This record gives sequence, structure tokens and C-alpha cells, in this order.
Amino acid sequence: GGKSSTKPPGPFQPTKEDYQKVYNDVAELLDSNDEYDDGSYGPVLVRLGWHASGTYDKETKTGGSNGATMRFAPESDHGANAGLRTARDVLEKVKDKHPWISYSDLWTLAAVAAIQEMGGPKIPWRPGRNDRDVAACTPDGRLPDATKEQKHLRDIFYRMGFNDQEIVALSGAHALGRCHTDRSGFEGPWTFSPTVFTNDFYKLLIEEKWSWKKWNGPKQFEDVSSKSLMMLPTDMALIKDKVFRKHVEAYAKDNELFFRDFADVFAKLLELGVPFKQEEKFVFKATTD
Ligand code: ZEM
Repeated sequence: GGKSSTKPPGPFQPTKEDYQKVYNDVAELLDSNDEYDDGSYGPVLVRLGWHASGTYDKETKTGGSNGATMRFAPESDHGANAGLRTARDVLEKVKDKHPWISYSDLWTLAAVAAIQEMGGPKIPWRPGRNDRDVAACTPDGRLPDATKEQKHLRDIFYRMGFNDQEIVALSGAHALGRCHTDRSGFEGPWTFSPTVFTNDFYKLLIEEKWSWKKWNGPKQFEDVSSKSLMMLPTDMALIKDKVFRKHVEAYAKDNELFFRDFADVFAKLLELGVPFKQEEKFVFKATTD
């Protein structure tokens, strides 16, 4: 027989279609457990993508989504990351099915899928993150502390490279999900539709009257009319501060503006510190398209 010229297969080279399959599998698991919270893993997956990325420090170029170091202690045990094991665990099924994807690409792609599937804007995304080991874990204290106010928000988000408008745009993600006493100590959702991505966070901040919640837990605000919604001290700082407030008002009035700015700033967040080789960004089809 003649010699075969066929080379042994190289490493799997995923295409956009392969990433779309990962997206579709994440989309499918979002509403797979009626018992969980408001019936969706979407919000906690958005929070995973944010906490994986928000450790970035532009001076030392450390942290960020590249590495997925939250898989390891000490980072997994940082107080800010309480509850995110749930998000990491539900994604294991997707990882098993698509073992070629890095955890760091998977977590950020899952956050994009969650935003889009909950009715949010398209978030352009590209692959290229590599998983790193425990030595790349970031020190505790890089994520924001909800008991603080505007100076702290600026310290934390300027360190990542964001400006005031971007801080306000990112905060609109609090339209989603809720606080859990067994995770952060805070309690309750920010909006009446915590599994739908809207500009309601800004509308409620401005339109509702807020007062201190009377309880034994950490200081938080509740809406005077229904007493079923909450705001963190850091959320309230967005209307106390004149510069932040201007952006809150703009986003409360104009949902399209919010969607555009959120898509830009969330894409930027997920890319902080990542040494990409690929320029092209993918825009995934939502299951409702
Ligand atoms: Zn959050 N966030 N966050 N956030 N966050 C919580 C929940 C969620 C702050 C914060 O301390 C908290 C951003 C910014 C900031 C989400 C997305 C984004 C909780 C409740 C707290 C305490 C955790 C719990 O008990 O489960 C602070 C201080 C922030 C500074 C501005 C940004 C930026 C986000 C994304 C772009 C989401 C989706 C949740 C809901 C999670 C869930 O499980 O429902």
C-alpha cells in the first residue's frame, strides 16, 4: 500500500458555529430549573462573568477574565464571590459537552448568552482566553463593596479603566437578579422583573421613594410604596453624585441609549487584560431571533 499523506489531526480549531453551539447550550440551561430563584440562572451567570472580569488592574495588568482563577481558593472563597459556585457548577454540563473551550471563554460567553436571552442587547464577543493556574489568583478586595459610596466606586472602576458614564451603564445590570442573605447578606431584587434586561433599575432609582430598610441585616434601602424592592448604598450613590446622576437620568429616559452603552461597556469589561490573537468579534444569534 502507498504511504498516506494525511497528517494526524491537529488541535480542534473551533469556528463561530462551534461557539454558537456553546451559546445555544447555555441558553437551554437558563430556564432548566423552576426551583432556582426567579426561575432563571441568567442573573447569576451575568454576575459570574462580571466577577471573573472585574478583578482587572490596569497598572499591573493583573486579573481580568483571562485565567478563570475563581476556580481556585483563595479567589473562590473571597466574600464577594459567595454564591458563584452555583453558576460555575451549572456550566460544567456545557464544558463536558464542549471540552475544547477554556473556562475563561466559557464564563464570559455564558454571561453574553444570559444577557441576550433575557432580552438585552447583542454583546459582541471573541474567543482567546486561556485558563491559568492558582498562582494567577487575584488578591481579595478588587471587587466593589456595596456598603460604600461614590468615592469607592470611582476607586474600584477607574482601576479597571472605566469612566463615570461607564460605571453608571454597567450598574444597570442590577435590573437583573437579586440579593441573597446567605451570599452577600443583603436581601431582595432591584426590579419587578429580575429575569428581563431593561432600564428599570434607573427608572426605579429616580421614580421611587427610597428609605432605609428596618431590619437586622446590612444597611440597604427599600422602596416606600411596595417595600419589596431594594437598593444598595452603592446604587443610591449613583443619584447622590451629580455626575453619576446625569447618566442615570439619561438611561432612565432612553432605553436604546442604555442598551447601546451597556453593550459597549460590557464587551469592554469581558475583554480587560486578555491577550487576544483574533480581531473579529462574533455576534451570536439569540434563540428568539
Ligand atoms: Zn452586582 N451585586 N454589584 N453587578 N450583580 C449583586 C448581585 C448582582 C455590586 C454588589 O455588591 C452586588 C455590578 C456591579 C455591582 C449583578 C451584576 C453586576 C449583589 C447581591 C451585590 C451585593 C449578591 C447576592 O447576594 O447574591 C456592587 C457594589 C457593584 C458596584 C457597582 C456589575 C457591574 C454587574 C454586571 C455588569 C447581577 C446580575 C446580580 C444578581 C445575581 C443573582 O444571583 O441574582
